[in-house]
Amino acid sequence: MKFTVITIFPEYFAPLSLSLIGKAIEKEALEFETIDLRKFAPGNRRSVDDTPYGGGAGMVMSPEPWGDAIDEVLSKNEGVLDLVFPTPAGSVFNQRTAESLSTSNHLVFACGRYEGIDARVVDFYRAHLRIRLHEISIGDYVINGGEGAALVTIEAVARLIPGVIGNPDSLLEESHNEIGEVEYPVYTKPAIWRGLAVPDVLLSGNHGAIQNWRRDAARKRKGAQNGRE
Ligand code: 6GU
Repeated sequence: MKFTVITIFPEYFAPLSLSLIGKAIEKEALEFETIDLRKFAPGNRRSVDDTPYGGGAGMVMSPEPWGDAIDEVLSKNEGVLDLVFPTPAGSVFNQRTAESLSTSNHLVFACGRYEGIDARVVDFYRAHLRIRLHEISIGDYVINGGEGAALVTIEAVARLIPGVIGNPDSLLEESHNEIGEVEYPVYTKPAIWRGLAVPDVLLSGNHGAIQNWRRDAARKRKGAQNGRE
C-alpha cells in the first residue's frame, strides 16, 4: 500500500517515521511520500489561498495548485487510487472506514487549511475515472487543517496492512469483538498494586470464564461511557 499526502506542511508527517509504521516503511511493507502543495503555487509569494467569493471570514485554497498537484499524482501512478479530502463536513471516520480504505493500493490525502479548498476541486475529481473520492471527518469538532486528520486516518489504516503490526493476533482479537474494538480493561504484573488487586478470574487460567468476564467488562465500560449506567 502506498500513501501520498499533499500538504503545505510536509513536516507534519515526521511522526510516521517512528514506531511500527516507521518500521513498515523501512522494510517496504508501506510506501509513504509527501508532496508540497507550494511547489504548484504561482509567483514569488507561492500563495495557495485567496479571499472567498460572496465574502465572509478567512481564506479559501485556490483550485489551480490542487488540480496541478493531483494531476501530477495521477500521471506518476497508474490505475485507480483513493483520494481522501479530510474535512469537518465529511462522513465520520470509523473502524469500518479504516477497513474499507485498507483494501486500496494507493491512498492520496489532500490536506486543506484555512476555510477549506475551492469546492470545484472535489466536484472535478469525483467525476474522474481513476479516482474513488472520499470526504472524511474524524469527529464532531474542528481542527485547523486536514493534516491531523490525515495522520489519524493513516495510522488507523496502516495498522491493518499485513506486516505492519508485530503481533497480527491483536488484529484478529479486535475483529472478533462485536464492536470492532478492544474495550475490556487490561492488567499486568504486579497482581496487587497500591492495594488494588487484578480480578481473580484473570489469574484462574479458565479461558472460557476469562472470555465471558472480558465481554461483560467491555459492555459495562461502554455503557458507563454512554451514560447508561
Ligand atoms: Cl478532517 N478537518 C478539520 N479541519 N477539522 C476536522 C476534521 C477534519 N475532522 C473533524 N474536525
